[in-house]
Amino acid sequence: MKDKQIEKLIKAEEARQKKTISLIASENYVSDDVLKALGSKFTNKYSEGYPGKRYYKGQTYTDQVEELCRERALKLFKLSPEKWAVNVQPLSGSPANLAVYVALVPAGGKVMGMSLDHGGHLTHGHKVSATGKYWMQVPYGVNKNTEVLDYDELKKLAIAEKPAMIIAGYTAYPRIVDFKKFREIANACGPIRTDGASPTSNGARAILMVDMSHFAGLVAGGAYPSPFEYADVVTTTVHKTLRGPRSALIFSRKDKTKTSVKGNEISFSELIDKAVFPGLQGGPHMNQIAAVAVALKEASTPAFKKYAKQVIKNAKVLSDELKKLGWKIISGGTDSHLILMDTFMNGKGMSGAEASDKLEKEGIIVNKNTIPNETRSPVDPSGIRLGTAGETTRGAKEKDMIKLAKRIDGVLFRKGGDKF
Ligand code: DSN
Repeated sequence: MKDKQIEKLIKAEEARQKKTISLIASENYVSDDVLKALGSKFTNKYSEGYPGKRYYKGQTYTDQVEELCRERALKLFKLSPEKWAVNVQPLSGSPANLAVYVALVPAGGKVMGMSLDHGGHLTHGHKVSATGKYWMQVPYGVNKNTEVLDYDELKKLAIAEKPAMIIAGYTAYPRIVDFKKFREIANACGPIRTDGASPTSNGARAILMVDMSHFAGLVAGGAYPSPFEYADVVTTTVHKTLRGPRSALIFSRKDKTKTSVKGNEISFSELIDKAVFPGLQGGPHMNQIAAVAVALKEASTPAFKKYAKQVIKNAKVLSDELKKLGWKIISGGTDSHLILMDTFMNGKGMSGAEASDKLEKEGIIVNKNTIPNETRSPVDPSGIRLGTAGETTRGAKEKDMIKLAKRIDGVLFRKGGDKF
């Protein structure tokens, strides 16, 4: 590179990644092919619009790359193009989720989403996010004792509040989500309300959106339940367990979601396309879309299936070992790639901020995280979140997790004082 300052920083970051262990549940390591597509000359091209309907000329290859990306996305999740559409243009997860709100929920409408401290994402209606400023969150959480979802309680809340949309799928919830139950809850709680719309042919129900950003790769690999049978809309980032570039996808049902806007019949998919462009974004990042297409092909291989299963095996071992060493694991374990660990332990341990600082000094990278019914603050919460997607990509197996648990325990315990 001619720019030596940036070259130096790129090399330094490469070295940092090489010498540290990343347990950030939302990170992964992409292939050289994904990097090659990201660094390709598709970055030079403006492609506002959609394939066949662009505003600028010169789209022969951008159209092909976007079509291929859409085909691969539907195929990976076993979706029929007659029934499902996918928008591959969202720049990342938060804009993707915002596009769904803009498309389907009138401003000020109610959206039932999990609270941040229980594992929900900011875009599930938290007050600091645009989704909480322009829509009204009906917050829900996990059961205080079991620290898992209580579907009967959720149903009562939904029937009482009648939200326009319910969001399932989280940022820090380690367990399997029962999407069938969420479908029943959505069906029980009132008519779909989209902008100017009357209830759809589905009859009276709320929209069910699943944000599968965290576990999309596990679904693709057949290691975690798929939400598609039950959801109306599914959003996902591509860069977590799916092991692609920073980007996001919005899947939506074309069938069963026809609704009426100003007298015209329109599907959720068409409303979502309009919300992404021109509603919220300009030209899509075609280099990013090319890289997403590469990652989706990689995720359709038998090797990726094996990977997804290993990610979960590793997380279970790491969680069990940490428990054996005396740490409190939220919900008692994990069914996915992530573990939520209470480091504060009612004041006997240390805050998540302190724990993550200590671990970083020893080359283990994690994020501080709130835990259900948090008594501290998001900037200095009671826990840390650990994920196994990245280290499994690098070849880690169960035996490595046993060693890692001991290392984590050693680093945190070395704080001094009695161990709980
Ligand atoms: N930052 C992502 C995560 O870590 O889960 C969510 O946006």
